Amino acid sequence: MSLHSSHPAVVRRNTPPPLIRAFRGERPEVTPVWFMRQAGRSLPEYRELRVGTDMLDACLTPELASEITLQPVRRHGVDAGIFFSDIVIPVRLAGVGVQIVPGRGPVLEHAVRSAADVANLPPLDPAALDPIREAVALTVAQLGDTPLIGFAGAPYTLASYLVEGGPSKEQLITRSMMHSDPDSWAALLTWCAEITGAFLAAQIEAGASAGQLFDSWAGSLSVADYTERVAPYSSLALEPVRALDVPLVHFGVGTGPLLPAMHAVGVDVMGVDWRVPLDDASRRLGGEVPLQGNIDPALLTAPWSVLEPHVRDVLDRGRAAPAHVVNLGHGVPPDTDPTVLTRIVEFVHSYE
Ligand code: 1CP
Repeated sequence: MSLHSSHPAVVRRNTPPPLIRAFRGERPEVTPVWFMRQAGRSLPEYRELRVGTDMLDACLTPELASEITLQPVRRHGVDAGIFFSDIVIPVRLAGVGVQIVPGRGPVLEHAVRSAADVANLPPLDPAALDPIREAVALTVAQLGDTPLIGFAGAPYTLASYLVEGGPSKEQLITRSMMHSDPDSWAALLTWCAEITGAFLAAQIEAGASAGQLFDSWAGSLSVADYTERVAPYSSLALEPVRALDVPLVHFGVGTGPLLPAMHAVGVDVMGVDWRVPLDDASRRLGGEVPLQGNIDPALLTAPWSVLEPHVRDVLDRGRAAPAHVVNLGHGVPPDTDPTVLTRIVEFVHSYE
């Protein structure tokens, strides 16, 4: 029996929590809300806890990762926790040299660009995921009825860090490799799909109630490249979690033209960035897909008199979809005043 089915909160409830109901296409009495990157640098309690601990080490210390996951749930009263980790954790756990450089993001010891580089990528030992399983189990035990969302990076976004060697604006070297060396591309994306799928499955098996696949940088791709050279590997990454029967969300930035293709990899919910209004996004998806989004993160620093009508507009347009979970159109910017996030949660929960 999996830890999931033995989790007391799951066994006790008759109806699933509002987030899960919305992910399944229902409209609970109150619209659920959480924020991508809700854990992390916008919270003073996070900055305090992280002093002296490297980012990836924090992710791999179960008590710390669990506490950081719980901080925004306690503070904001959001409808879900998102597991505190990073998309490059499975890369590190496979034994590939990667660090999070403060203010920059994931940086690889060696960029992966040739057939030999790809052939040298080590397999991920399932036992290496134990700290992840332990952190999730600890977190779920403390969350009670609030669901935990597990996540992983999609193979393309993950591969972009490996090939570029770090963050990049338009993933030029990555997209060049996709066309110039299709065999290495296929091998690299297969490796990424296997490690990231195992990372996501470990979180769900340990008790996470939903999963989100982040293909953050897929917006740099044409629809043809996405469909032919990326989507099959995103499907492959989701293979180990399909049997686990939890709702799956797919999200990327600047992915308006890709929404139907990203839905077609086999997910239940589409995350939408701030560029596409939710009623438009719903039309593009045939009016049948629950949506998550899409408050513009730029407006978090605007006066409430500007932000409030925007949140209202997001909620109203979200009614075009069968179900709606409020979120931002991308992550919480680090300089966000956290009291603004709490105010949004209160507003969304009281909106009729
Ligand atoms: O020192 C710090 O605080 C480092 C900042 C940081 C944090 C808080 C990084 C480095 N990662 C994280 C945690 C994280 N990463 C979470 C959990 C927190 C939460 O959501 O509450 C999640 C879901 C991620 C996922 C992630 N990492 C994505 C996909 C989501 C997205 O925002 O698009 C991506 C692209 C990454 C790579 C990454 N890791 C860190 C940074 C700064 C970046 C982006 C770098 C870039 O712009 O390319």
